[in-house]
Amino acid sequence: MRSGMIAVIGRPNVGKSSLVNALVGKKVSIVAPKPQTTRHRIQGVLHRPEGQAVFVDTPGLHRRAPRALNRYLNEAALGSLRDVDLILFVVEAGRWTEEDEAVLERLRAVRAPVGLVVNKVDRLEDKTRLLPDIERLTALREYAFVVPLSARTGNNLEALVREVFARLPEGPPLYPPDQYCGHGLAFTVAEVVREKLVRALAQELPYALTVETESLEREGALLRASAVIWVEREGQKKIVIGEDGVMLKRVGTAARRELEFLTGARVFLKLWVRVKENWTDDPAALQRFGYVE
Ligand SMILES: Nc1nc2c(ncn2[C@@H]2O[C@H](COP(=O)(O)OP(=O)(O)OP(=O)(O)O)[C@@H](O)[C@H]2O)c(=O)[nH]1
Ligand SMILES: [Mg+2]
Repeated sequence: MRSGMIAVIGRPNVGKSSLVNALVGKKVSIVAPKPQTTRHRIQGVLHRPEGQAVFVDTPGLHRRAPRALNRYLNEAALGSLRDVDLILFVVEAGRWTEEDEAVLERLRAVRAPVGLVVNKVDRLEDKTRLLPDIERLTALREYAFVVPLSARTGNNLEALVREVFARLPEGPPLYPPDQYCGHGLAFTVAEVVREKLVRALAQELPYALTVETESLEREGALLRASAVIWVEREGQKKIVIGEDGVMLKRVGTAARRELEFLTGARVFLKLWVRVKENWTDDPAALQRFGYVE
């Protein structure tokens, strides 16, 4: 048996969470078309006859970090680089930015081997651009391997799985055979609600909110959950609730449906919106909401 931990790192929005979900074959980490969707280190487990690969999804490393929350996100990502067996550096096909450059810089000092994953190849209109692109990328640093793939279509994902298992050490499984993520249901409820909010709300607001699961009861095939959506100002609360509560209702319905799909239970979900002024820059509030290293 082989087993080990693999950190998945890269700038925001390159598809790290999509990749981890595709590898695990289940949704363990939320995905949205906006940067800074992932806010914690999230473990997803791939079980195979040859062993167990534990992928650690991380917040996208970003350069502007004006608030304590941003700094926490970067620290959570960088903390994943210690004590892993392998690092996957995820970039987007045909799109190399200063933020990728900054991630590359952070990878100079790491001990673990680094594999390069060139994601979103499905978006390349001109596939002949891929090879020269990869040549440019590998000129910047040596990689244990390079795998172009698409987390969305699953194209070439197996090539990555082979490269990963080839580099994991021999060892006993880290998780029981039926467990595929490192977190519990309360975390899932909060994250699913946050995903729906990020998707429903305009650009800036998602960064000002966090979701806290308040209660969770399972009665047979029924799951009762309530969660609080915390925002920074009264005005934001109004937007999250929407006119006549329409926005909150839409978010609640989408979250409930997904939770029903994920748990197989019938779900009753109650959502509240509360204000905690300036929480994204308040260390005590961050700690309370689970943003602690
Ligand atoms: N076309 C295409 N889109 C992808 C692919 N992988 C991810 N995406 C999209 O890219 C966007 C960002 O995906 P995420 O998985 O949330 O990206 P991330 O790197 O985890 O982002 P952060 O958590 O914010 O750092 C979403 O809209 C995904 O659907 C892919 O292989 N092809
Ligand atoms: Mg993510």
